Amino acid sequence: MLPNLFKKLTFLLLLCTVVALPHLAFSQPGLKDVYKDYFPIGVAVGTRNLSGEEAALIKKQFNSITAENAMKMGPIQPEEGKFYWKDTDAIVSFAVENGIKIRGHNLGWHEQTPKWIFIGKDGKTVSKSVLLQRLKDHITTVVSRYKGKIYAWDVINEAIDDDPSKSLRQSPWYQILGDDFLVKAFEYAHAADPEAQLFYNDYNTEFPEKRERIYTLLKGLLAKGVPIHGIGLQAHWSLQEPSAENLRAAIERYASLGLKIQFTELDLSIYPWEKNKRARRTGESDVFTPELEQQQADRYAMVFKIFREYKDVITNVTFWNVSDRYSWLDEYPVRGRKNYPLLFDTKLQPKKAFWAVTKF
Ligand code: HAH
Repeated sequence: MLPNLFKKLTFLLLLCTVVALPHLAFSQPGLKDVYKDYFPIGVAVGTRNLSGEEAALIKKQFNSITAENAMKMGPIQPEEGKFYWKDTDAIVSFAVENGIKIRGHNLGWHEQTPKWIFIGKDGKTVSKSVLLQRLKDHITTVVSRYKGKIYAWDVINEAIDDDPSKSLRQSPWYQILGDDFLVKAFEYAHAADPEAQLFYNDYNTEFPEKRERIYTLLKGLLAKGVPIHGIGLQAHWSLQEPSAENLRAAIERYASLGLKIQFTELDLSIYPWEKNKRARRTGESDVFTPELEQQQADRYAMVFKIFREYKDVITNVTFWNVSDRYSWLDEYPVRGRKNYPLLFDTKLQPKKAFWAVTKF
């Protein structure tokens, strides 16, 4: 009797294990699998993310990758003609080995630009022709190295001014090159890799006022024959913004130019948007309450529902960082204030927001 019962129990236990395990651990599909008929799902990384449990998470969940910082001009060409490839090569190899697409970010920006680039041999501000040559050398070298591996480039990042009465940002790039900053950057990138899809990338792209300035800029560049194939909407959003209405209007407005749309830097801050850096106020709380987690899940559900509706024009949705263990928003705009903007928590476990975007 006893051995028989023991046998039966052992059998039952075995059966349960065989049935349950795959469901628990293996068959839960990743984001990339849930969205395979929609668009690739990407993530921004540094080399620190490419080993251990974070690497495993990336391989399971994502099929597109962006270097958070490594490919920017400052880190990659800190001195004229001296390129630092170690980190970018590691990220590109990781992606290629794992069948993950790669977005390049970025070739021209007013931040994380090396100091030398604007200074001539005489110590003075460079001439237009010298700066154009430097821009060309940089873009040609970087794009050629990863030709055929990087399928899309953010050629120019954030060139529109924050001041609604202005168009292009009054950066040294613009002061020295004028409109040619954009025109030439896209032309150089296109010449270096004619197959690569070239994007203009910016933030606050859903606010109607900024949206119209971006629309006008891109329309003008397209009319001149500049090789632009898409717009990157960064999507650094919050629990308050954007509204569903503004998000839809933005997608439709940019798509009407015949451009592909990629959401390139998605995160949903638990704090309202602030443009300027500031110190942390005493007593300022950074607790991720159950209410905030629910509100965030609801907003993630809303924006992904809209993304799915527009799958014909949306060709990538990329999260800016892997999990709440580290986000650039822990430092910006308030240094040391913890944020919780992503789909995985500090232990890399799926949050409510993860289920909100995968169950539909
Ligand atoms: C983005 N800027 C950049 O595109 C990305 O390269 C960087 O790693 C993080 C965010 C967003 C931004 C900012 O940095 C400052 C003011 C407004 C928006």
